[in-house]
Amino acid sequence: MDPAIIEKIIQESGEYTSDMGEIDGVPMLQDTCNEWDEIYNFQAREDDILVASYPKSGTTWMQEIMDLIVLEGDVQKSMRAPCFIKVPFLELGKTSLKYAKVTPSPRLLKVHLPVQLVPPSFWKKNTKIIYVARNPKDCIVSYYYFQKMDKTMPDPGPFTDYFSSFMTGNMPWGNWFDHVIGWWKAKDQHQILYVFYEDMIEDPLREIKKVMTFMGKDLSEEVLQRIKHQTSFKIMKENPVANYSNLPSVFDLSVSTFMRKGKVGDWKDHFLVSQNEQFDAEYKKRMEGSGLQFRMEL
Ligand code: PPS
Repeated sequence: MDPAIIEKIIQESGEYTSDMGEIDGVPMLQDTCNEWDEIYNFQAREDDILVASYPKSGTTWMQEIMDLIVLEGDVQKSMRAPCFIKVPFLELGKTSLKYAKVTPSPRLLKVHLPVQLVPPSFWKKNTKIIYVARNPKDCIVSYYYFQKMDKTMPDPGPFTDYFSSFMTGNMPWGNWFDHVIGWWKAKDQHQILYVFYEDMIEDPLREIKKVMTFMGKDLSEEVLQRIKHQTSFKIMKENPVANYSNLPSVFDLSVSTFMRKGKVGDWKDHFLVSQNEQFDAEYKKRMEGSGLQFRMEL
């Protein structure tokens, strides 16, 4: 892995502004909007595997699992570069996009895009996609702390205001309900494995096996156990490749760590009773008839 590219992506990430823009009615970071033509025209390959998610749903966890599956559990090789280099994030910026283009196959790639904004070449090439979804209450809390510590994102303000923005979808990458339902519907037409964060917490080995089968691999029980261990919260929190400690220009880890709590139900320490009631009513309305269900606690 070329250290100059790693350095360039790190440096460029620190140059982002926290301005917001919009793409087809979806709020996005202005830096993403500026590169949009190039992002949308990204050329996928048949043997790419894309991880997609609404922010703060367990993407990095899945990235590490996918990388270790490709590497057949070789932990040493998995330490070759930070997660945002091993799995280029298409909306991250010019260098990341450029780097994604020249990454040799088989590539692992990441987006947070709602399904309707995915570059069409992914559908044309019938690329395999793993979508990770997390219950919205924990998503809000995780996103709130993330926006507080990410210097390139708008300041989230007080949690009460942030809660209201989440409900209306006035957030980078848009409305959570539209995102999870859009991808849920798309899974019936495309090669999409829909994975829930709560299932990963409940039984990581079971979910890692699902991902392995979807990726067309067959690994031994011993290798799978190693992958489970290496991608546990405790190990990833200390792992510089996964914990984003190498991006000080972007993340102020003194405000909050990237690997913050890693659990289901943290929202209970943040939601007021009235917010919870408001949320449950909106959830019921929005999710009705979708066939999609989230577990807010285990
Ligand atoms: S991002 O910035 O959108 O890509 O963030 P993302 O990786 O999707 O989500 C970050 C949250 O996932 C938690 N996480 C994990 N939980 C359990 N086990 C493992 N191994 C793990 N890895 C990441 C991370 O802690 C963030 O959740 P919170 O609730 O903030 O702790």
